[in-house]
Amino acid sequence: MTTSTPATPYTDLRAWLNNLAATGRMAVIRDGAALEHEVAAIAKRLDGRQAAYFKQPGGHPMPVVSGFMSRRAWIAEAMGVPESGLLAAYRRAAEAPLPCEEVPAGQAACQQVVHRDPDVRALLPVPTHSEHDNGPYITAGMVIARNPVTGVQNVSINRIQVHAGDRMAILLLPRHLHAFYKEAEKRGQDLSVAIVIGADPLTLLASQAIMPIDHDELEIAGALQGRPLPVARCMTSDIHVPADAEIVIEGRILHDVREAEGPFGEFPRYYSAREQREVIAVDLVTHRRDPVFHTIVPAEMEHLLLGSIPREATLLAHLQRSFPGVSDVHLSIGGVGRYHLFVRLRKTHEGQPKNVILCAFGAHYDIKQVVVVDEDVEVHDPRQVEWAVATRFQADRDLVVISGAQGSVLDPSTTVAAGAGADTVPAHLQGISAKMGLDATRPVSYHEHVFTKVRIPGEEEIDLGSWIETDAGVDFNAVSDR
Ligand SMILES: Cc1cc2nc3c(=O)[nH]c(=O)nc-3n(C[C@H](O)[C@H](O)[C@H](O)COP(=O)(O)O)c2cc1C
Ligand SMILES: [Mn+2]
Repeated sequence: MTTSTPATPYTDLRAWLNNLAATGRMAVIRDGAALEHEVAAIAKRLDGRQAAYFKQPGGHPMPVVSGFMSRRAWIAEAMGVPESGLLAAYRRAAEAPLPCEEVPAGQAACQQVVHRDPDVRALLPVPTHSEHDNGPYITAGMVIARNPVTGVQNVSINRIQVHAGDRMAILLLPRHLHAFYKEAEKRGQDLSVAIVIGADPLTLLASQAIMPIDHDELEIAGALQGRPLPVARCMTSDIHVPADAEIVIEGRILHDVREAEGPFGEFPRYYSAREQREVIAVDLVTHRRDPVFHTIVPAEMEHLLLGSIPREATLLAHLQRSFPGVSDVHLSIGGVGRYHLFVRLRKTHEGQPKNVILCAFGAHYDIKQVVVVDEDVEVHDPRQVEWAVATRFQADRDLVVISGAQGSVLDPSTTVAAGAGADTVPAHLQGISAKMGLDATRPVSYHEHVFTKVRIPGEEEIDLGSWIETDAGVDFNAVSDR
């Protein structure tokens, strides 16, 4: 496993996959793994250790790759920065987007092969992931659309159920793509979309940026890559897609049409219910010669990190605007990379952590629990955070509870989801959630030694190699006989 950090970001999926393969981080899976459950099961078992490459999954001629973004250190390496600089580098890119550069017609790799009138189910090796999933799902599809009002593009990843050769259903949570679709539907129009599968690592990461509407996330991809992202114009719409993507599905989200979608195993490790959802009609598929299909195993590290790192960068910037003493944040993996936020603060005033807690709840509705710790606690280590709660927190004094706020509709403990079936509850009543904040900081001033963390002088500096005798054996019988 490599620990060196390249100075330049990876701009290309295949170069990144080659890098993983060359450093023992890519497991090549022998033929025979079925698309139904087996591909996901193998990729899940390798999660966070090795990416998985299936040459002919289910006998399909198109290979599948999964898990190439499944460690924080790998993502930093793809960005060309040290892990400690990950959030700052992401934030710099999000604040300085680079306009894309259109490649001349006919030159985009993603359009080397064109399928008119395609059968998606036959053409693409789409896996079925979890036990109760309603069939095959595209889980790593970046959906690109234009705002019907302003024409500005948007990028998000949305789960897509493939239930016929030319028909798919999509989950649109209430963000930008949903807003575009509602506007198109109001006008009696379909919304053109492009679904990009097999994007490079940094474009995938850019798709998860938390930006105001009318900021094209492809421009953040360019900033992350350090060059304008080369894009190609779609063949059936004016949408621009990353020119080097492996596969592009062109289609339309149909106005006034809903079809059953789900159940589907989601990131909180529970299923979302079968409901009537928006429908995509497929018009055309283009791909590279010999394309690679990317699948993300739901709720595993690739899924959690892709969402959590851009969120952390945004949350850190948001908190630092009001609290310069905030030095780091982490969305814990146990909190599914979305719900539990740890904040490191150099506290200057009593009460300040409670202000930080309130500020964090305002930053994203998914956040359900905030723990604020002091500077001597590493927020990326859940054991240290628990230690701070165990030794610096008193529930009657340091706990903030807010009831009846907006939370995540995918959290099954929210009041509505736990009661009636989700499909019988109107969307605006779903996901009502309590918020909990824990101030696990010590007092600003305290009597000497009361809150001083125990350390042994010199422990960090000891060079164990120089102290341990490598060749010396010990006979403990001989020792005890003496
Ligand atoms: C693997 C993965 C799957 C996702 N699936 C969905 C989904 O099905 N529906 C959805 O609305 N958001 C989904 N998201 C979250 C959105 O892609 C993400 O919030 C995005 O930043 C939204 O973009 P927007 O702010 O431009 O609307 C998913 C994210 C990831 C990483
Ligand atoms: Mn957006």
